[in-house]
Amino acid sequence: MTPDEREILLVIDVQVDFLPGGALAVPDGDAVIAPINRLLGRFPHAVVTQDWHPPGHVSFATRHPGRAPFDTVALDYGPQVLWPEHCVQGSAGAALAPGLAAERAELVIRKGHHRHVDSYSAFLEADRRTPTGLAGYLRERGFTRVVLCGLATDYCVAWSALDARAAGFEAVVVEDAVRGIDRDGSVARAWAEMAAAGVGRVVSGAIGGGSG
Ligand code: VGL
Ligand code: ZN
Repeated sequence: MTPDEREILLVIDVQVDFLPGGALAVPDGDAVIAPINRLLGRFPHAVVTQDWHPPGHVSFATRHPGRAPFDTVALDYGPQVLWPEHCVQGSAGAALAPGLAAERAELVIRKGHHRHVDSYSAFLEADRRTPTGLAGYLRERGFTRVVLCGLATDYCVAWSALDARAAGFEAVVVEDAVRGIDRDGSVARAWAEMAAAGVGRVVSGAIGGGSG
């Protein structure tokens, strides 16, 4: 498998708050940085996403009196898991991980910026109606295949991969360049849903080309 002009690396939410010690730390989350940096050296094209919430975002447990992080509440658009406050716009925790070699990324897409709607997916917000604009950007540039890596496997990576398929792109997840939050079997469930939707799975060592 060699990166070519029709495929683009999609680096999901590799941000300080999702690393060990962060506000919503993904176990072993910092382990994705080295393989992702190798991928960034090999792919001619890359897009990076940032979870980017305003203060008081609807996904924050602090917005729901009597509720705790990881509870699920019913919002007008459906069930919403509540999280510790994380990735607040402009905060140190919202920054890309130091050491992530993202300077060649051609687009940084920020999501979850509507106060009343979450967005795990890089394509479509949690109301399942509001696009982020990424599908149009990729289509306009002629990309047909996205290769996904980053955090977290069971939330933003899986939702992005599923929505990439739904938008008509081929999608492949680099399994050693993702880590999950993994509550109640959510990582296994995410892999099963992705497989059922035709999302491929690859190891980073099988991706050739470039200078790496
Ligand atoms: C994410 C939970 C809340 C993620 C973002 O990047 O997977 N998870 N916000
Ligand atoms: Zn978030």
